[in-house]
Amino acid sequence: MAQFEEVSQKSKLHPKPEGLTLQYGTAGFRTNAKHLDHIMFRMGLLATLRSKKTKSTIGVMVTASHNPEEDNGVKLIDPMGEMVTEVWEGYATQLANAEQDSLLKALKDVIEKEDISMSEPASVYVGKDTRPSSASLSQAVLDGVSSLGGKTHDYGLVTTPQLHYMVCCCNTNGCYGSPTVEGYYQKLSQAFLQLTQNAPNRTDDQKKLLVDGANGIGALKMREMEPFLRSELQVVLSNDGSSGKLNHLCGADYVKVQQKAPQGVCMATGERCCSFDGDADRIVYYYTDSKGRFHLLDGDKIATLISTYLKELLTQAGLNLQIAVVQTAYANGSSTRYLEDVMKVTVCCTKTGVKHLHHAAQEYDIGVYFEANGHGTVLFSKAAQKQILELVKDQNTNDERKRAVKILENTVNLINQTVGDAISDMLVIEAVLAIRGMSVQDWDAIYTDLPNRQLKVTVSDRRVINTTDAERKAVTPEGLQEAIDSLVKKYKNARSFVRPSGTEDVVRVYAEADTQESADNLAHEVSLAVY
Ligand code: 16G
Ligand code: ZN
Repeated sequence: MAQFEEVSQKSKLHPKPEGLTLQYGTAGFRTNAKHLDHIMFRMGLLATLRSKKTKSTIGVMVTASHNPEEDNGVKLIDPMGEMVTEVWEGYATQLANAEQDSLLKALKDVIEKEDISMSEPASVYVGKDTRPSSASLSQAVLDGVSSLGGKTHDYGLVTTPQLHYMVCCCNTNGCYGSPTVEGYYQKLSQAFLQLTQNAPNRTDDQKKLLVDGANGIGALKMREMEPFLRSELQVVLSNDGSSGKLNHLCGADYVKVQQKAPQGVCMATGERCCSFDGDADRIVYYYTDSKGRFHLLDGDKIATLISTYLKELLTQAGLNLQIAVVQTAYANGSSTRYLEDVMKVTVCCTKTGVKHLHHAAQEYDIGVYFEANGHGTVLFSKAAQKQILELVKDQNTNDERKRAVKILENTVNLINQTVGDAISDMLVIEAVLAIRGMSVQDWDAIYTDLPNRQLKVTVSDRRVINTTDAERKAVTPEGLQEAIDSLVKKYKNARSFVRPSGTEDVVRVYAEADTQESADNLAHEVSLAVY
């Protein structure tokens, strides 16, 4: 068929190494960059089909987030800026693994199954992170799209959440904002500047924030955005990519996993710091106290801060909207207890992976979701946004309600609802701290984390472990859960679970207890039970 002639020709320039199989996992495709050229071309093809099917613009982001610099990866973005559906993840895997001579057949299979009309136009937005391999790999995506006659817009270097934002802006005809990097800076900075007007008289020290850019795209974009913030936030940027290696001894993942400050950040006692990850969709905060102890404020602390703030505003505004916090099994038990018992907020737990949290958060008027690793955002239902907007316009509200609802409106505008966004989350946190007059220490003191430990165990086949109850209980192999239960009983305030990793060939073990020693021992004992 003439229609596929170009695909056939161009695919030869992006040949698949025979026998190589890869899977579209929770974070898309991700592996050493040298194995990915054919994957990128094929994801260009798939995005074009997805665009024809949905009659919308689709995004393709070339990044491997917090992985080492040698790796790369690719993720597809659906019309509203969400992750692509599970069925299409399956197509992605099929297309990726078709040997060279059966690529067209695999492509036609998708077209048939989805009943795609090939005469529909297609539009694909492409973005990439700062890895050395990203330039040629994103070119392979563009080749894939154009070989099927799709239109492309190459955004070049952008953060993952910026590309999600562009896709959403485009498909909502500008209602979400203007689909340019400048439009993104303008939308967020205007909301941020309005919010900080509620916190006059802040000192320069209060406005100062140390940012670890992980030597990645987030650093670059933070520099671009700084002038828009008109010194209301005074960013001291480290690991800006000028000399260090991406994610090496720095970045949100390093800080969260190692529970220590990144290299390259010169932090004084008590100073507020944060780290982005390699594609700037995750953020964690931290500081060191006068005894030199490191304090991490992870996704759980962020969710608590933001949900407490939103709940207070809803009360002040007199709005009856249901707010819920979505967590995973990794959420620290103290955070769950605080939210449920003290804040009286609904908490729900889902499986690990952003799409599960995002999906669950959509069930509420306001769904705050964060993974402990710092990936998260807030979703406002259409009805909730409408109520907020109507109240903003209502002439009959008193001053306190008016102020609260105006703050809510600006908060909605500051949040990137399409996906977790380090820059947007950072600005929300900074605004909340400013408005509530809180220091990072005050924030940290809201509750005390239970000591915890995570371990990895390598087993011959991690798939023998199956879990239920949002990964908190093992159903197979037989006897494992009973063994964990009896180990947990030995410790105070203890909890532990195991789950097969979705991104590495390991089983992950999590344990928490009243002391670090107990958490360490419990994690160790549970990991022995896994063998
Ligand atoms: C992926 C997920 C992340 C999750 C992590 C768990 C997305 C975009 N990313 O990176 O949310 O925390 O996997 O990895 O969904 P694991 O299964 O190896 O523990
Ligand atoms: Zn990331």
